[in-house]
Amino acid sequence: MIYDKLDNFKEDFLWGSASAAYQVEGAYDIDGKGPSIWDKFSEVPGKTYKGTNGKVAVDHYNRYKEDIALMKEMGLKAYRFSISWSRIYPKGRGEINEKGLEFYDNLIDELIRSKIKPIITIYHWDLPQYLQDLYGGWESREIIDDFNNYCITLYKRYGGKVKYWITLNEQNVFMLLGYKLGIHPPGVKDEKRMLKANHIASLANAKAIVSFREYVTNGMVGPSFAFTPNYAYTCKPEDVLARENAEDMNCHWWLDAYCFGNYPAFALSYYEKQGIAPEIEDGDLELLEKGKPDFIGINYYRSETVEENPINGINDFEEINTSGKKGTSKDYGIPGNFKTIKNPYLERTNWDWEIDPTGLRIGIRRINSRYRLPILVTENGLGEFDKLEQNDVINDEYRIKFIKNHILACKQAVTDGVELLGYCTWSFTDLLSWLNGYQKRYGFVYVDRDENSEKELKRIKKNSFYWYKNVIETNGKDL
Ligand code: BGP
Repeated sequence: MIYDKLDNFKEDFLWGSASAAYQVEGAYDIDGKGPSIWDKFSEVPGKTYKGTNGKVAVDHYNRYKEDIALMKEMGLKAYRFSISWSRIYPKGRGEINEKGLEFYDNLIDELIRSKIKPIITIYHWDLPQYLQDLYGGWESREIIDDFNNYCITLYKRYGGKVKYWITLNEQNVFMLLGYKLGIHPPGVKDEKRMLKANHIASLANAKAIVSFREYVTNGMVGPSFAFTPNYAYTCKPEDVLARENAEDMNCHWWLDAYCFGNYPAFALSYYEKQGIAPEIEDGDLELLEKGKPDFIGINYYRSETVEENPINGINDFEEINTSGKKGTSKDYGIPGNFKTIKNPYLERTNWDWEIDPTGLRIGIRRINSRYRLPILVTENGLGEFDKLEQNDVINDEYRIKFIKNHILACKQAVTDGVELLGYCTWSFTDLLSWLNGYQKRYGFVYVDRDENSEKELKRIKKNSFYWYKNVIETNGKDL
């Protein structure tokens, strides 16, 4: 629909920004924190860009007050951050580390004093290494209770102060990259193991939601999903079918489990025929059914275009561009199902991510139509090389353009009738990108460090900082 006039965002719209513990905190072994799988994985040569790791990151652990003061100056309404499981339970279970809890007490209280609503992500990929060693992490059903206990500890401690909670961040990404492509920890390349671990994670997610209802009154909980809506390359029915296949395998596989308590028929039957479907035990579907979310968090960066893939067609895994050298990523496909292809209508970033604000509107609409739940955009942003110019100026007009067009797409989705709780950019300050080091920057605030040196980690406001401040002040009327 093309409108003459768009609806306004509601008055309590959550204008936010997001981060994750491993990517900002640093202090990786301070105050009793135990090691996470990312602490260990990043030590293996060749795994991350120039061997970057989160030992110091952007030192948010020590500088959170300075960072929150900047958020306050901007007028941010919400800050989404994750809790490091191994700060709370150094071994993932057993003894609690009070110091870890205190850090998040302080962070949350500082946010509340600054009139910023905290949004907690319970799990953003940094599994305690101990649990990985003990029973193989997400591949064991033992994790369901350990995760639930960790969640209950957080609900009891912070549930009275924090309304919005995210259970798992991008289960689809940490499963695909960790267990199929083998480029995230634990570095496994086995689809059957991925589907098993993924099923266990879905059960853990559901159980955490069931407990949430018991411990947090007046709260809202949901997962954050990395949502990449698929387009058919042409209107040739075979391409349209390829789109259906991709949507089922890449999106509904997770979202149906969260929201319907079961798996989409096509993808399930495909995995069964391959002999790799997860084993569904008695009681599993009942648990999924009980643990449905209050909203869907979506992390949106790009859309993907697919076409028919013959039975003997592309069978490559995705080759990801982690250098920022445009054109180095490769298409991927599943034989007989779909393969990706460049969308001729869309520009790409230097990391080959297609820039598609309308895709965000389409995605929000698709999720809303299928699941009828409110939506929170939990991540959206542009990773780019930024240039620090003389007099501490960072002129990131490209980022302003990107975010502006995506906010406009949100506004159109709201006008379409969708209930949108808020919009969080990725990210507030620059931070460590899992596989891309420090050169792929996302923040409104530049952090002066790179792969070679931490320098002084000075915070410098980019032009986009002032622009987003005005967007918030005018509740999105002035883009
Ligand atoms: C999402 C993750 C974030 C963040 C973002 C940007 O998938 O939830 O943690 O990293 O993507 O990705 P990248 O750092 O690879 O550019």
